Amino acid sequence: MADTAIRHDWTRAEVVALFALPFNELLHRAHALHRRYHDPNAVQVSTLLSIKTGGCPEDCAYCPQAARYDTGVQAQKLMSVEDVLERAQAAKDAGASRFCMGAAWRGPKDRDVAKVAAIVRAVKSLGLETCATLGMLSGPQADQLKAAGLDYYNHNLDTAPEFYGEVIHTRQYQERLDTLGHVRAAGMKTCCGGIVGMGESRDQRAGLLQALATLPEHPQSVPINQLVQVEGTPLNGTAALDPFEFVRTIAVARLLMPASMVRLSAGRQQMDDAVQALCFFAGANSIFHGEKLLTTDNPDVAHDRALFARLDLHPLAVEEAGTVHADLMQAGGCGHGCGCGAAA
Ligand code: SAM
Ligand code: DTB
Ligand code: SF4
Repeated sequence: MADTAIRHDWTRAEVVALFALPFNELLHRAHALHRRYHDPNAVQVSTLLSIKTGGCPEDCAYCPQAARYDTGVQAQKLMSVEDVLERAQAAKDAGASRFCMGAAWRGPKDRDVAKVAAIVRAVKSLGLETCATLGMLSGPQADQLKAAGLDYYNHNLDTAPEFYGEVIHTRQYQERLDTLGHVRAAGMKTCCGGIVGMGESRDQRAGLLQALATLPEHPQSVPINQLVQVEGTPLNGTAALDPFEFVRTIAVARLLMPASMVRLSAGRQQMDDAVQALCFFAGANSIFHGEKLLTTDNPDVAHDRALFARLDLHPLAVEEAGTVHADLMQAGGCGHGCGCGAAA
């Protein structure tokens, strides 16, 4: 029987031991725990929009938006409220419940925060849940975004503390922890995860998950990204991670943070459907839906719709918004009494 308690005191050795379990044993334990906290057939769906693209001063070795790498990403300034609203309305019309906005900043200037706050207010007025990822925030900036109606803030730890310095040199791990502290203190929910497949060891993958699971609060959303390799970035050409190791990472995240939404995040376009199915079994219960992530490709809408139907998955309705992702719905009822209309 899996231990069902929510813990914040995981040791690195315990996390490494979970990774080392026989694959079937690990998946069995993760799935059993997943079912205690979540509907195993429901997947939360978010829509992502890059509201300010490229030209970033940071040096994150994975990122196509860093100005210093020649990746072909065209820098674009912050979108207007009207343009974002149009995209948010289209997402809502397609049935979206959460709208996530990303900006390629080290951190916003105060005048940027005022502009994003206006965007958040407008998106929120459509009845959508809001999420933003803008880089580092001060306490007052977090308060301002919360006051504008921002529900979630995405800020990733990205990797284990001891591998971090090989990937990013322009900001410290502690600064990430500080931003997360400001977000929590402002009363927003945190979306915080990382990237695997950057050449880190299994021990370092365990270190990332341990760092996430020992935060003062488990992040409500935990995005697990598989590195999307982009030409021109220093990490392009990194040896690909064994897909089963990716599945293990999802399973261990589920075991460490049982109540959180674990998001099978970037990298789905490069992943077999069968591997995605294993991830959903192992405890992933959230995805980004739509043809683009921020600058790279995501599976197309028809492909995801077919995948949901083949796996009998249905999009999770958000209680407050009461909407589900229409793109992913099938005619008829799913039989779960959730009113989602997905295939039975
Ligand atoms: N600039 C802000 C920041 O870094 O916090 C917000 C946007 S940034 C693009 C958000 C997250 O996207 C990063 O923390 C990283 O985890 C993820 N990301 C960026 N490029 C990626 C890639 N090539 N593959 C996988 N994940 C990536
Ligand atoms: C997260 O953890 N993954 C998303 C979201 N948070 C903002 C971003 C993935 C970006 C992948 C590379 C790109 O499309 O530029
Ligand atoms: Fe800039 Fe964020 Fe990309 Fe780092 S991950 S280079 S901070 S946009």
